[in-house]
Amino acid sequence: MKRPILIHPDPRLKKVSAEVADIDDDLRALADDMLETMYEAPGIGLAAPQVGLLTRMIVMDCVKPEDERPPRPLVMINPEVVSASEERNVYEEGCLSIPEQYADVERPAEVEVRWIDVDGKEHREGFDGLWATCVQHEIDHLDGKLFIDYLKPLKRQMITRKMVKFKKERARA
Ligand code: GNR
Ligand code: NI
Repeated sequence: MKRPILIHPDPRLKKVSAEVADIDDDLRALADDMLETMYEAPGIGLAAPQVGLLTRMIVMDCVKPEDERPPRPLVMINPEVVSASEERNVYEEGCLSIPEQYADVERPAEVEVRWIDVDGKEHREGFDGLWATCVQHEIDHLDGKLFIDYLKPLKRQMITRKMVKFKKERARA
C-alpha cells in the first residue's frame, strides 16, 4: 500500500526517531509500503518519518530503472554510520518531502554503515557514489535533519517559503 509523503515544513520531519526495539509484522508491512511508495514517487530512498512514523527505518534503491542492472531494494533498521572517509563528494540533492527543490550538498564520499535487516540479521557494508549520499540523506531524516539544513540560511528560508506556498495551494485544490 502506497502511503502519503509528508511535505516540509512539518514538525514530524524535525524530530529524532526512536530505535526499533523489536521487528514485528507491522514493521515488515511498513517496510513494504515504504518501498512501494519510494518506487512509485519515484525516489531512490525513503525514511519512516517521511510517512509520519518516528521510527529508525529507511529503504533505498539507487539502481535507476534505466540501468541494465536488477533493482536492489534495501531495508535498513537502526542504521548507523560507523566510519566516513575524509574525502568529500558534492551531489545535487533533492527530497521527496521538498518537491522540485534541488541544491548541492557536500558529504563524505564513502561511508561504512551498520544496520539490521527485517529478519533481524546484522549487516555492515561500505557505500560510495550515489549510494553513500543517499544513505547519509536517509539517516539524517531519522535525526530530524533535511538536506536544506546544510544550506545557507537565506537559501533555506527561500525554499521553506516556497514549500509553505506549495502546501497552501495544494490544500485549496
Ligand atoms: O529520491 C531522492 N533522490 C535523491 C537525490 C540526491 C540525493 C538524495 C536523494 S534522496 C531522495 C528521496 C528522499 O527524499 N529520501 O529521503
Ligand atoms: Ni529526503
